[in-house]
Amino acid sequence: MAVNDILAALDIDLAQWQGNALTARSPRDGATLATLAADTAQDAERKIDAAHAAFAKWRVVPAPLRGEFVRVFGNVLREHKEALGKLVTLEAGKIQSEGLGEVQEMIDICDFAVGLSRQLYGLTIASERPGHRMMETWHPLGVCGVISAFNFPVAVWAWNAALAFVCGDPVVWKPSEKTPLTAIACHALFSKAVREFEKTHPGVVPDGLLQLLIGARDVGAVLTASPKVPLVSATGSVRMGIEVAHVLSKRLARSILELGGNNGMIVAPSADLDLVVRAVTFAAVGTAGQRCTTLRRLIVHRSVADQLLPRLEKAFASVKIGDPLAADTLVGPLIDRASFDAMQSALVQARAEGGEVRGGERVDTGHDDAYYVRPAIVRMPKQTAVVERETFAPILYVLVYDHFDEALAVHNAVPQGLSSAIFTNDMREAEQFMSAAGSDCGIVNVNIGTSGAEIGGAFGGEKETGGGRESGSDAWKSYMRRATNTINYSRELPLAQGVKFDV
Ligand code: UN1
Repeated sequence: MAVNDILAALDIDLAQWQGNALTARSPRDGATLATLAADTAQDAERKIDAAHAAFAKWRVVPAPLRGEFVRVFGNVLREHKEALGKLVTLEAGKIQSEGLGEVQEMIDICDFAVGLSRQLYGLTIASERPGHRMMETWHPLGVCGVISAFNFPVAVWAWNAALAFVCGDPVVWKPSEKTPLTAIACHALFSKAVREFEKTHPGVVPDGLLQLLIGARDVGAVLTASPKVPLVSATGSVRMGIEVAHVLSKRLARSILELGGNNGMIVAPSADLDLVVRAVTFAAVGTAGQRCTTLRRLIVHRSVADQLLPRLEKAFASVKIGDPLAADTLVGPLIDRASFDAMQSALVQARAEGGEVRGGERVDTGHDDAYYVRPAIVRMPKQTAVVERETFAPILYVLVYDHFDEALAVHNAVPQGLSSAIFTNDMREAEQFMSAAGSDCGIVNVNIGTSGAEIGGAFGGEKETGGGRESGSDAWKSYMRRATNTINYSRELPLAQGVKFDV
């Protein structure tokens, strides 16, 4: 299926987006998919203004009706799952089942948001004063800025957008400049949902509820600096997150930051090694190591290392690498040359730090400007500098441990804190790993890998990962403002804390 067929299946007219500022390319073969115009700073301001104007109308639409609109959007996604999934494969290089999986994640979060639209509950609180009642009300917050990364070009936007919409917030979206086409496709599907909804609910969805900013960092900077944007949810590198956090903190705006991960797994002596081999292979090499939840550090007990490592090395050496559109491929390309170079320099450093590298070489597919690699497995003598850093590529560092406390200490001794896992059948170890004195990450798994979280849980992590939470559980609260209401239904005016103030 060529890109034009996919765009036709998605009903997208690219004309309004075309230009010569930005090239959408496919990491599959390096081919140009489209050349696009970029927004200027003025365009960005205008779009933020339009979203801000939409807020005044959207915030007073009853939340369940906002949910009804998100239901329609979810259904439009269902109808176009195949084509959008293929476009993700073309533009981000993910294998087909992962491209489709991403769209499924969008559909799932829409369903979650529809239910949530009737559950934006506040508490009722006992007042210390007679004839008084206290309660909490959750109100829409305002325009929500979303900055997303190339590796989950559609799902992570949807986590934010579906919640923002039911919470009463318009969205201004700045996607990665590496994946503008998938963002344009989402925008087109959103517009289609608006047209559908109009048929039964005319005039409910205001113009400008979703705005798309196409361009590089400069347009993202307009978004983070705008006083009309009270919340920015940003996914990407730690460097980007720190820049965004600085700008937001200067104007005391809210952030949801979802930055680097350097995710570890402990394999204890009692682990089921068959499960470990499957879990490690998917978590470390799936998506060509380009998930923020990718497994990067394996901390194996000495007693099982000699059994496990040859099996893993065999699995890494045999996974099918190649065209992400081919049905049997498991590992597609890296996103671009810079990513390949970063991987190679990490491997050079790993060797210099005493690592024994297997794999990691470029796999030739006949395309000069496409970067396919054999996933690398690297036995390290200890957790050196290169292991402490996140390299966004399929490199799994392996460390051996003797005592559980030592494994835990090594696990937590990195600056990032997104996802983590333990494979054990020892209940004490499993519980300790999940306890206050265990893994310091936002996601802590037992007997499953680090990646592939479901949308129902809150997603995010600690330390350099940024501390934000998106998606399920009560992550919606970040997209709303809380009002604490105290209501006096008595004929007196008692003061709290017993204060007397008689006039
Ligand atoms: C990311 O890589 O930015 O848990 C998000 C996972 C996916 C989301 C990853 N559901 O791997």
